Amino acid sequence: MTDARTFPEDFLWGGATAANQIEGAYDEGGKGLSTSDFARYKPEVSDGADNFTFEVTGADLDAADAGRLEGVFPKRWGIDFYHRYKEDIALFAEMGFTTFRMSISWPRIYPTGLETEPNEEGLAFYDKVFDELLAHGIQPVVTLSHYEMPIELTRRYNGWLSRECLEPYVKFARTVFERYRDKVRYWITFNEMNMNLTSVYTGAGVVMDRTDRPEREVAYQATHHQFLGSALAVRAGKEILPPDARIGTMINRIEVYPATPRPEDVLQALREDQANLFYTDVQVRGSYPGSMLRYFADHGLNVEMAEGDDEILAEGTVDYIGISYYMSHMTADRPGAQEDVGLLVGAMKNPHLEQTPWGWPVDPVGLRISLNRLWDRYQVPVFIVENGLGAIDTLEDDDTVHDDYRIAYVHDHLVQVREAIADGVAVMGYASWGPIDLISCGTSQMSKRYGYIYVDQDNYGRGSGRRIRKDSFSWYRDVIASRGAALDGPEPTPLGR
Ligand code: BGP
Repeated sequence: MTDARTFPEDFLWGGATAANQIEGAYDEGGKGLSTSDFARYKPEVSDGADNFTFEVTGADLDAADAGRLEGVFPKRWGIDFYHRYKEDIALFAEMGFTTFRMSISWPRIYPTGLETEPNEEGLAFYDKVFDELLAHGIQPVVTLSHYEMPIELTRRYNGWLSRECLEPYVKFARTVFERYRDKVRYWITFNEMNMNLTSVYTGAGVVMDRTDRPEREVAYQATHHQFLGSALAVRAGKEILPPDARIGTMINRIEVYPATPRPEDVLQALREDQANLFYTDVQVRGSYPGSMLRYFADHGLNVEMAEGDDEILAEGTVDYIGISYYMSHMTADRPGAQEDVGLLVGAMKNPHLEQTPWGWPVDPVGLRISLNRLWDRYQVPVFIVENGLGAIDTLEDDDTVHDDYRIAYVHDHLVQVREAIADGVAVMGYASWGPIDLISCGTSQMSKRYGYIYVDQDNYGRGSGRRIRKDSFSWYRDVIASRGAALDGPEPTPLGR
């Protein structure tokens, strides 16, 4: 039984990561090079800036071939989860996690994507990780492709811009479904396809200096191919996985507000919202919404689709919606607003919201609105598979980290999740982003920390790698142990920086 203060008994509690941001060991265990292994850390733009430093060019790949590629590549070392996974999982268990979202590194299984047989050493690594999780009563949630793919598929086909990626992706999906069918119940086909609009290299392995097509068209073309890949993987999963397995989509959900009640502004907000919901429309309902087809036509975007694609999409719909939620966005009918559909941080500042040091508006109520909106529109369960606060933490001399601001952030969002459940939304669980400090996706830095667990490591990979419990560690443990009742304890300090 639940009362108003507690979450449902089967609510999944935990944290979320991605292979390329934690594993390291980029050239061990037979792993091939990944698109993420080329992501640079650029100190001059990272700290406090919302800058995607992840764009890689074909020229970079040529330089790498010639042994001339220079830079700092933190995703190659991650936080060494590859070697320290037991210790990390034990800490997750200590917090009471019942779920852990992670991804499988595609090039660990198929080093170039093109092999006919998988790399057994890679498969064996994930067996060990899943066994360790399950031994602690933690259900893995596994993303097939979280911002990485074998670099060979970029070199050869320019990533998802080509349909040629479909066959290697579906082969990869089939391999891991077959191997882990008895260990993994929850799957996600792709991480945040909608971020292709922000970084088409990160999301889809496309280098822009090897195509003449406009960037926006490239992003939607790659997305179309990923939709097909996702639908074909769902179809394979239905054939291979046990009936209680669940395969979901995952989008970066950004709630959009009109700046004023002027109908034109409201219409603009609606359009941007439709652009964000486009991904779930296709993957939950199984077809393209008219609003996007009109958007393509109005903007002269020629997204090529083949005969039979409609059927593939219609047959490969997902069981649940995973969302990352970090912020809302404010907009108005103004020049350039039509282009904002892919922005991570809105061009207009909402005066009612504070921002993180990276300029991300903090909006817990927006999460409740989003959960309601997704449920009202689709009536399929929603899983919050990312949410959290990236901040600069200070490790004190006595090995403590006082991260009240993080406690406040997660507290306020969880309160709104609880409200959404009371509103009638089917929320499967909450996996906060980066329960242990990890390499930032957008900026490849270590100093943008999300964790309840501090990792003693700097932006250049220097440090002992020691794991240290922050103040938020015991706070989150108490929230989980009380199924949310501890949220009503003493009010935490509001976001202080
Ligand atoms: C999401 C990604 C994650 C992640 C998170 C935080 O979009 O799915 O991989 O890292 O954002 O972003 P960042 O690391 O840039 O702070």
